[in-house]
Amino acid sequence: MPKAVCVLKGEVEGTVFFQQASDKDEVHVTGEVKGLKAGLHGFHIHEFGDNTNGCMSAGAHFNPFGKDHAAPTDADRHVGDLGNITAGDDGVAKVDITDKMISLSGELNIIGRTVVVHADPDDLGRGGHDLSKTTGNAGGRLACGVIGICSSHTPNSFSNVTARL
Ligand SMILES: [Cu+2]
Ligand SMILES: [Zn+2]
Repeated sequence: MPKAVCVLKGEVEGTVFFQQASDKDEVHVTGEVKGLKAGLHGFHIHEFGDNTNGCMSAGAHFNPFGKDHAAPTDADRHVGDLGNITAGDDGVAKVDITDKMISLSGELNIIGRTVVVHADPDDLGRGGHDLSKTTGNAGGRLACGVIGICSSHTPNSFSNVTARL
């Protein structure tokens, strides 16, 4: 299986890696995002790997089955619904997510799509807001990056993440 990486750029920065032992296995998402306001921030795979108009051209959440927005633990969800990441008082969110729906091959392949980090918490479809069932009302798109294949030898280290805000 390929290993994949996404370098997030925008108002905040980060790097996340994706690893999957086989196409039947869950995907492990690891990394960190810096420069965030403390608290929860929506973290999704959006449909398009198109950043020509910044994070907006990444489109909506990756949703090949036409489901409503929900939590990563829900059976009925957007494939791209990875929930929230949590930033500490230092503004750093450590990403450590294991997901059984996304894949690095086949029809649920996320390689070539975009990771988006949001300004606000994702309400996981339960907030009762007009946007809860489509976006989780997670607010603006703080940073994004296209997911690409990387070397299996690339270490999951973040020395390449600059402190620039
Ligand atoms: Cu999003
Ligand atoms: Zn969604």
